[in-house]
Formats: sequence, C-alpha cells, structure tokens
Amino acid sequence: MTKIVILTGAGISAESGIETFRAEDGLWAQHRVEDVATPEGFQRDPELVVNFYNARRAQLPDVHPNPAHKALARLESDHDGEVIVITQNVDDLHERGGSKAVFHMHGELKSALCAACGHRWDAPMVMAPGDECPKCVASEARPDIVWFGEMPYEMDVLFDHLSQADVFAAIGTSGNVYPAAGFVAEARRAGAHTLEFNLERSMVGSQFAEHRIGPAGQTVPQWVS
Ligand code: BJW
Repeated sequence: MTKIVILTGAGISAESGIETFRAEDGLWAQHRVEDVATPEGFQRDPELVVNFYNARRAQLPDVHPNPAHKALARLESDHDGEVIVITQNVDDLHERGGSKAVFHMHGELKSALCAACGHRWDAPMVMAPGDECPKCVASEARPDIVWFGEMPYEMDVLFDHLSQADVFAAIGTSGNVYPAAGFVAEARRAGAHTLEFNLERSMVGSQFAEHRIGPAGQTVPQWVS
C-alpha cells in the first residue's frame, strides 16, 4: 500500500477563478506583502488587513472546485493506501471538492484566530478589528492566516507524513515560500517518487523527478485516471 502526499498552492485554484500571488497581475502586484501578510502590517493597520481577507472570504461562495480538486478527492477514495493533501491555500475548495484528509498549513479564510489565547473559531463573513474571542473574551480576533515570519500549522505532523511518502506531488505552487518549498527535498530523502504539476517549472523544479506541464484542471485528472 503506497502513501501519496500532495502539496497544493494557489495554481490549483486559479482555474476556479481565485487569483494567485505571484502572477504578473496577481495579489502581490495589487497589495504590498508587508502590509497585508505580516504580523507587523496587521499591527500597523488592522483594518486594511481585515478588509483584505474579508474581500477574499466574500469571494468563496462564488467560486467552485475545478476538475483538479475533484480528481484529488477521487484519488483519496479510490487509492488503496493513504492520500494526504497539504494545502498552502486558504480557500475551502479541496473540502468542497470532496477531499477529507486536508491540512491547511497557512490557515483558512473561514476561520478566525485569537491573538491572545490562540483559540480558532468559524469566522463571520465580515470580521472587524477588535472582534471578541468567544473563549477568552479578549478583543484580539485576527484572520486565521499564517503570515510571513509565523510558524505554519502542524509542521511536526506534516514532516511525519513526508517522511513516510512513497509519492510526493506538488501542484500549482511556485516554490518561493518555505517551509513548503522544502517539502520536495524532505520527500526525496524518504525515497518518494516526486512529481510537479505546473504551467512551468517552479523555483524548486529541478528537484522533481517528473514534470507534468499544463493547467492542473487537465494534468491532474489525467494523472489520477
Ligand atoms: C498553475 C496554474 C494552473 C498557475 N495549473 N499551475 C530566506 C530563505 C528561506 C526562507 C526564508 C527567508 N526569509 C524568510 C524566510 C521564511 C519565509 C519565506 O519563505 N520567505 C520567502 C519569500 C523567502 N517563510 C515564512 O515566514 C513561513 N514561516 C516560517 O518559515 O516559519 C519558520 C519555520 C522554520 C522551519 C520550519 C518551519 C517553519 C510562513 C509563510 C507564510 C506564507 N503566507 C502566504 C500569505 C498568507 C495566505 C494568504 O494571504 O492567502 O501564503 S504568502 C503566499 O505564498 C501564500 C501562499 O500560500 C504562499 C505560496 O504561494 P503559492 O501557492 O506557491 O502561489 P504563487 O502565486 O507563488 O504560485 C502559483 C503557481 O501556480 C505558479 O508557479 C504558477 O505557474 C502556477 N499556476 N496557474 C497549474 N492553472
């Protein structure tokens, strides 16, 4: 029985209509990373940051899982072994596509986090700076997003999965951001076969044994079938 570990990035949701970060007209071309994706940016201007994530959360009801998300769910239900999806994405398209074993290492738009006690809860569609934590009642709610300089979620569990991988596939991620960009090296150390699905070779593309170049909505279903 083989264990398949999948890492996904913004590219898998691009065909669903969600912008990627580093495309020419992507999110980082429209917003300064330092302003909206760092704890310092949040301290400086919480309203700007909360509104950035409110706008992205508001988009969720209008976007839908594409054939790549659905193919990964099929893989999980049909594969005679374990399939784990580690996503850097903060949308909920893997879950809505039918995947069950999903790890959101960079947090989730649909979740709020208390900066005082670490409690996480379902975010209202529109968060406001100073929202109250339902557990400790501090007024320190923030979007439940892992910003630069913060520790991604469940790293110990993720490295455990990587160390047992027989197959590691990275889909739609540019390989710019660590620790996720280092996962291919970890999987190789475990002896996994490594594949990259992308429109082009990523920053860490040379570390993969196999490349499937093209839109994930086509290449992933082809791989899974
Ligand atoms: C398609 C497609 C289609 C398009 N089909 N493909 C110096 C060296 C090394 C590391 C560091 C360093 N200085 C600082 C660091 C650490 C830092 C980091 O990596 N910085 C780099 C910029 C250098 N990392 C951190 O701070 C992280 N924390 C950390 O390291 O903690 C310490 C630690 C140590 C040891 C172990 C563990 C931890 C935290 C990173 C947090 C990232 N947060 C963000 C924003 C929040 C989420 C949000 O707002 O939505 O997460 S940044 C942003 O980038 C977002 C994404 O999840 C992440 C990755 O982007 P992704 O998904 O790859 O998107 P793009 O746009 O870059 O690429 C899309 C790809 O899809 C492209 O390749 C396209 O070609 C492709 N594509 N359409 C197939 N249809």
